[in-house]
Amino acid sequence: MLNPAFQFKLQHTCKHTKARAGELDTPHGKVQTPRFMPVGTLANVKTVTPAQLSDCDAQMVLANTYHLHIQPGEDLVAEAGGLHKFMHWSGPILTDSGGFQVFSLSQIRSISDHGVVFQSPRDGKVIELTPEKSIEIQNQLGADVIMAFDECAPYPASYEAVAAASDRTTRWLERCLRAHARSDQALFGIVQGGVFLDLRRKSAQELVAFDLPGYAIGGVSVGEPPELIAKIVAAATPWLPEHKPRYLMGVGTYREMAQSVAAGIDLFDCVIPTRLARHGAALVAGDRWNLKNARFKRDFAPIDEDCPCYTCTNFSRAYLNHLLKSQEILGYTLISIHNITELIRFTKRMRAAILADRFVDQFSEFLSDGSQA
Ligand code: PRF
Ligand code: ZN
Repeated sequence: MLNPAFQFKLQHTCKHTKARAGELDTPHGKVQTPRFMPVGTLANVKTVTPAQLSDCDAQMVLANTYHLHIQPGEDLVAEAGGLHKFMHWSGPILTDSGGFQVFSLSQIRSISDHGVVFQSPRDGKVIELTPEKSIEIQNQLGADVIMAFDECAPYPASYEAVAAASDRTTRWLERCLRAHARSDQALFGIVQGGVFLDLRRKSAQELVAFDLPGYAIGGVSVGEPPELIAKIVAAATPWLPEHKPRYLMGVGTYREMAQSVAAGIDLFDCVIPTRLARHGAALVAGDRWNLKNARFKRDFAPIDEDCPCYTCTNFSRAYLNHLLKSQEILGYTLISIHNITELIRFTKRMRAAILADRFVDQFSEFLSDGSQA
């Protein structure tokens, strides 16, 4: 079933933590891990062109089943020749299944073992997503990695509610696999179980029995205290196979990424870099600067002198301050380019440190509790 073009090679493992450097081969190219993946929900990373994304050294990008089903629809994307061609991104793409987005963005009408019925926020139309439908849509979109349709319980939720959602996620995985009709797409399972480690263990063990090409940890960063993220990830990763890629969904802060890499996570995604940019905030050395602030009005230095991105090599904080004050779209583009580059560089630095046996030395400030990161 699995295409030989899809492979994960472990290149080096840290001697002091579970951090690893690897390489994921997909039909559209390689992803060197650990790696941050920018989010392109509606078949575009907001305000950034594919050429600019390549310049940021993005390798794999995300898109969303939920949003693309609502607009423009998977039939149209298929008619265009698939997602890669439609959005002019020739590198690897991952689509999320819609499981999480239905629960976080929609007015839910009903949820049962069959699937989820919800109202489209676009026009109020009633839509049903089932495991079969999610996979059928993702088969039509044509990403390299597709995700199982899951139920992510909210936080906080009772033990019983989280157990029910994660058991349903396992039952849905079986249906996803039966519906999956393209051998050139790798289907990843999603571990649920909330903050309950015994449920995490059960979920992971049930998923691993399906011998999937990769596994994600879902249901974290949904409102729980940040210190719980590291605890859940550290508990759940040892239950996943060592030689398969591991993806932590929706996490993209420095500290959480470093601690998760130390626990053996390979891939991350998050809307943070582009969302912050649209609020005028730049990521700088673990901090967030609001470039609209008057203190930048006559500041002719780049955002970060050490950053190799297009924005930092050509534009000043003063210029960005001016663009933001005038609400010019270029301001959001330039800050997005910097923020995406910054998070990708952070994961590339972790990868280089792992390969050089320097991970713990170089990232200790993020790995210890109570740091400034
Ligand atoms: N499931 C899916 N996508 C997700 C999540 C999840 O639990 C999360 C939670 N952090 C982000 N994106 N399918
Ligand atoms: Zn920069």
